[in-house]
Amino acid sequence: MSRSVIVAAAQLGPIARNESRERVVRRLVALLREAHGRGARLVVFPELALTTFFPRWWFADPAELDAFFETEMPSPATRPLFEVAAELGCAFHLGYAERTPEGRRFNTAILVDPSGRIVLKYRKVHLPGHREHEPRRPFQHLEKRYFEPGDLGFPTVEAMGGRMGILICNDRRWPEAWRVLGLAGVELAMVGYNTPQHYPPVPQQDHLQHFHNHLVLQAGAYQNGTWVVATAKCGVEEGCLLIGQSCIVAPTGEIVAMCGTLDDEVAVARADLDRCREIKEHIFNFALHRRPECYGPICTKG
Ligand code: ING
Repeated sequence: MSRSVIVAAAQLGPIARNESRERVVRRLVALLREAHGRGARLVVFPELALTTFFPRWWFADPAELDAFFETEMPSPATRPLFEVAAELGCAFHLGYAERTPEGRRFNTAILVDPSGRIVLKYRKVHLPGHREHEPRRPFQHLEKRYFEPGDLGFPTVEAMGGRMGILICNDRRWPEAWRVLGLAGVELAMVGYNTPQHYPPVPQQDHLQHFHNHLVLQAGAYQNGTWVVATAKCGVEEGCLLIGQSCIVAPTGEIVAMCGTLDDEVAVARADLDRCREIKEHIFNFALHRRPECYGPICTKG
């Protein structure tokens, strides 16, 4: 009997700036129920899935900024999602803005197991964008200002019958992040993202955003022999077009399922975790073929 798990990318359309947590959670619960109804037992929601992508704005007032952060997980607003998931026996990944009791802010994602327990927590390591207000931009990208770099490394956990890992959005563009998960034996990586189509510093690549998104996900999957479930928040969100094309990628690098809209949508596939072996034991057999003694520069400051 193979170690198969039916997985779902539960894509979110736009979340309005003034959309309540309660209303967003109702959308998440509807997506979870649909995914479960289609056989899924692991549902991957996007990065920062509880609010609009607020780093697109400059906030001078920290109190205004804090309104986008969660100080407890679950909270009264998010508990219904945990309860329905546990009732259905469904695991889920959720990205959110975390504010710790000490006041530290992280771009965070968790894996919640079918019993409703948080079994993995990751804080985004690669923060794109800029730190200061740049009013000439059509929109800001202030993740470097609003979040600290993740301080948990790239943890993995045994769950759903396999080794699970998490990356968040920009992390997926960095091969080192994938390889750290690969070295931990990851068999399914969950990746939420909010990716604007327009990248102000390099507008000549705007038409390549979808290609680059799938390029890095497929490479990460293939070069580390892992399944990938990558889920977008997408559509025109507060005037900013975010790309969709949430997808499920096999360890071979093949996209086996993809969303076709820029709205709330579920894409489902069966992930046979044993298929990771054909990559990990042959093409990318790290013990047999990898040459860490030659890779020193990778871990020095560029
Ligand atoms: N968003 C984008 C991402 O890495 C970006 C930022 C867009 C970087 C386009 C480079 C090119 O997908 C987040 N939230 O990281």
